[in-house]
Amino acid sequence: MSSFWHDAGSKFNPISSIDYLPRNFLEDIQLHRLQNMVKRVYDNVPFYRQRMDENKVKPEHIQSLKDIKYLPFTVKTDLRDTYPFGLFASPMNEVVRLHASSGTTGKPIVVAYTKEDIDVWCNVMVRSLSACNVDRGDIVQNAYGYGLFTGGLGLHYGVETLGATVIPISGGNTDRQIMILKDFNVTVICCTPSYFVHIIERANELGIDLKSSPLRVGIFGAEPWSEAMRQYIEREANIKAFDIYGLSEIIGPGVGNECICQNGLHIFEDHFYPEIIDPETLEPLPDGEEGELVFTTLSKKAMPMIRYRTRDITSFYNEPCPCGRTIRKIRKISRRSDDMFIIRGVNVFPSQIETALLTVEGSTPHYQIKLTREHGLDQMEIQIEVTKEMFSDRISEMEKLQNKFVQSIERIINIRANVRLVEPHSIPRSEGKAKRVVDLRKI
Ligand code: DLL
Repeated sequence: MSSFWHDAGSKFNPISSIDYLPRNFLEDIQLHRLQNMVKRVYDNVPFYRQRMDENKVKPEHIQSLKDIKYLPFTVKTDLRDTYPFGLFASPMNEVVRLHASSGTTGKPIVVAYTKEDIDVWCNVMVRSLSACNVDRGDIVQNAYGYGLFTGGLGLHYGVETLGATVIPISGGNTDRQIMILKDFNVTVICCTPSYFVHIIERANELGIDLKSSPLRVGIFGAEPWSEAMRQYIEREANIKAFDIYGLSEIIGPGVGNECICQNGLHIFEDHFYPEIIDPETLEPLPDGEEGELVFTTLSKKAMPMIRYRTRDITSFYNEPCPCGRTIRKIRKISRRSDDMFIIRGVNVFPSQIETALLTVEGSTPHYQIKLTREHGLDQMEIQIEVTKEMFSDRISEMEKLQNKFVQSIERIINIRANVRLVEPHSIPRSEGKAKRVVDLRKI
């Protein structure tokens, strides 16, 4: 670990100093921000005012951080029900950016940022990058997708604010990624962990030795990945691999990040107040117990979130971190409490697939999604039962139908899936919850 510090020649980044505050200072900041934010949403967002009125809680009832438990929860379907702009707390002429992420059906969920929100995002991204020892002088290849997904632009402006060099290559075109990585002497790569495994495999095929390149850090997130995967990546590419966590509803990447101890993710608690609750009883859990992560944004202006249920399952660390940061740590996210899965960094709900396939004439609501990983790349096969009338002997008819499904699915989730049409009654029926997703990927 010490040679890693020295090799990088890292300096202490002043923006990160807030990560080391005594807890009582931090908690004063949190309470002050929480009170302002609750008043702001109560005054500006009819949805929150109504929910708070139903719960009989007024902004002035929030006298301590513990009082957060009186506030109502927010869930993904609330964003769908207020689509597209119903949760905004700022007028449109203060909103400078919109992003979007998967909703549970055909429509995405929309998130908004004011100029100040973008500054907060840059601030937490600088702290994330500094936590994994990235600094000015680093050349950062940003292979997260640019566009409505928060990964690309989130990392991009963080790297620029830090003063390191960003290469905005976005995702895909692996051979070009490898060429740039080598030719530009890239020292840091940002992408999903599964995509980096694919880059490693392709580089091997091309006879390019990543181990001897200047690449020294990888910042991987947007999907769950295991310790075993970290070890594989670190060994095969001779880099340090760090976990970055975030979600669009809260800000995007940079809600939390590992430090060089690589043992849990620090949450940037001065902006995002974390709780861990029992997903059944919705009661806060004692520290250290595993449950669902919930966030309240403390400084977001355009689209604050109150007690947003992430569906991500984790637990808090109780022990102080040897790195000296006083902000709390969570364990790596291992799974979700709902049926959302992440493929090639894109969030997908089975209900979206269902919406897509039921718009095609001749489909039945019997389908199964099979996920596999080949050469580090996620593959999705969707088996769809079609009606007896549609299950035709004519190959050309079947191909036409298959294409309709592929296109309909692509329109909704932006991913081209392999579709296999199967005979009526060939997908196993279940007596309880239908098993829609068979995930054979080894994460
Ligand atoms: O995935 C933001 C992001 C971009 C994070 C780039 C990190 C790097 P969404 O598309 O809204 O936002 O997806 C959020 O992805 O609730 C988790 O289920 C999952 N997720 C994100 N980061 C991690 C991670 C971005 N490090 C959803 N480990 C979250 C496990 C992750 N799951």
